[in-house]
This record gives sequence, C-alpha cells and structure tokens, in this order.
Amino acid sequence: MTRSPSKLSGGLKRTRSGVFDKIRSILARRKLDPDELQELEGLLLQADVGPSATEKLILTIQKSKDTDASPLDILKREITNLLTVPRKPVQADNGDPCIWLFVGVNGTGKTTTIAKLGKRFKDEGKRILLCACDTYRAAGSEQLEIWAERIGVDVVASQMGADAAAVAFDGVDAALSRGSDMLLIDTAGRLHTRKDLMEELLKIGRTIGKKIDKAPHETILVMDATFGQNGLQQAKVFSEELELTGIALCKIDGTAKGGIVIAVSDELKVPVRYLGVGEDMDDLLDFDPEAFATALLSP
Ligand SMILES: Nc1nc2c(ncn2[C@@H]2O[C@H](COP(=O)(O)OP(=O)(O)O)[C@@H](O)[C@H]2O)c(=O)[nH]1
Ligand SMILES: [Mg+2]
Repeated sequence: MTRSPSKLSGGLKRTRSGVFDKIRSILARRKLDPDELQELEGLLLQADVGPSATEKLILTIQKSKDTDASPLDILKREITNLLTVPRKPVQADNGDPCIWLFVGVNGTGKTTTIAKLGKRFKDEGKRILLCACDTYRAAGSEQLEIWAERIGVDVVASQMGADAAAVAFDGVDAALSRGSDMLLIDTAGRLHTRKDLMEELLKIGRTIGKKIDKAPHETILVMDATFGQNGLQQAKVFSEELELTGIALCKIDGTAKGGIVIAVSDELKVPVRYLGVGEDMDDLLDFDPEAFATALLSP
C-alpha cells in the first residue's frame, strides 16, 4: 500500500467521509470528557470496528488522558497495533510450486482476487497456473477461465458437478509437469450445507498435501467488507476449520464501514494481506497496518 497511497485513500473514501470524519473531529480536541468518549465509542461501533476492538481503543485513550500525546495519534497507534498480526509463512520446498488456496462465501470476490493476484505475479515474472475448483455453479469455472484468458495465464478446469478435489489434484499435477512457480486455486463458496462446504475444502487441502509436502502454502480467506459483522461471523466458521494464512478484504471501496478491517484483525488473529478497492485488475493493494490507520484518520 505504500506503493499507492492515493489508491488507498480513494478506496477508503466512503469510510473516511462517513463515520471517521466525525471521529476525527472529536479527536481534534486535546482532552476528551466522558460524554465525548461515549460518543467516540458509539461511532467506532457504527464504523464496524466491533465491540472487542472498540473497547480496547477506548481504554487506551482513557489510560493516556494524562499524557501529552494527542488522542488522534494515540488512536492511530493503537489501530496500527490491532492491525498488526504476525504472518506465519509456510515456505514451499525448493523447486515445488507454491500453492495458494482461496476460500470464502459466494460473491465475496475470490475469482476476481485470484485474477488480480495472478496478473500481478505474472508481471513479476512468475509462471502462474490457475485452477477452477468452483464446480458447484455453472458459471463458477467460466469466470475464472475468462479472467485467465484476459491476463494471459493457463487454467485447469473441469465440468460443473465434477469432484472439486479431483480438479485440484489435476491442477497440482499440471503445475508440477509444467514447472509452474505458483498455482492459485479457486473454490466454491456455497454447497448444500456449511458442513458440505468445509468438508470439500478440507478434502481439497488433503489432496494437495498428499502431492506436495506442506501444501497448500497459503490459504487465503476472501471477505466482502460490505457484509460487516455478518461477514465476520462467516469468517469465524472458516477460521475454525481451516489453517488460514491471510485475508483478502474486498470491496472496501463500497462501504462506509471500513472499520471492519480492525474487527477482523482483532478477532480472527489472521493477518489482512490484501485490500480490494475496485473491480479493475490493479485495484488490489498490499495491506500495510500503519498506512491503513493513517489513511483512515486523514482528512
Ligand atoms: N467494488 C469492488 N467490487 C469487487 C471487488 N472485488 C470483487 N468485486 C466484484 O464482486 C463481484 C463478485 O466477485 P467474484 O470474484 O465473482 O466473487 P466470488 O463469487 O467470491 O468468486 C464481481 O462483480 C466483482 O467485480 C472490490 O474490491 N471492489
Ligand atoms: Mg467465483
């Protein structure tokens, strides 16, 4: 995100001009009285920061009321802290393709995010292969195939109704035989039940792991920022079942409640890695906690 601060502040426009404008004006005062603190608490909740993170932020401001630091700086620092979740990277063994699995509810932005990342990695000179395991919906594979053609990378796909783990198996085979650097695997977001979906995702994971030690190396949960606290509840289900290594939070441009990023980091303890700020291919930003906190609290 440091690379494109203006894209970041553009993506956060709705959030900044909504609740965070009000938050900024309260914080502009040097000392906050109890009423102002309560107002601030209400605004943070309104911005979807969530009860747990809101409480931490308010407590930090309260505790530092006798210091010289401005409430705005304190809030910025504490938001940065809450957003800083350490990564636990799993390195691919030498020569193995790096396997990334993308999971999440339907419509959150999985396929689009894979296309954005696929293009980015390709532009960096990596050999990219995509794999379409959303065999549940007719359009599931097609969308990924269309993106693959647009960004000029290959894709392994199958018929609707095919066994998703079998498609993942073929994808890994193809990545190995073609010497791909990375395999990005798209998955379904909805099956008959939540249990079916989780079992399918776990089966895909096991299948990949049998072929390549330590794979999948990344399991990215794709979330829709406009879902707010509901999205967070859905995310908890995924994080209970799967070893998530990161979160891509899409459609931050479409919400005034960008505070959800803080709730997600605080409650899931999974690092937000990417922010989706639009539908174009270059509308995906690397997440940087400090840059985010600064952009959130800037006019
Ligand atoms: N505004 C905006 N739209 C997005 C973003 N990411 C994805 N979308 C749109 O969200 C819709 C669903 O995305 P898709 O990738 O098909 O979701 P999937 O069902 O999880 O694969 C599409 O119309 C995308 O263009 C984003 O960051 N911002
Ligand atoms: Mg999709």
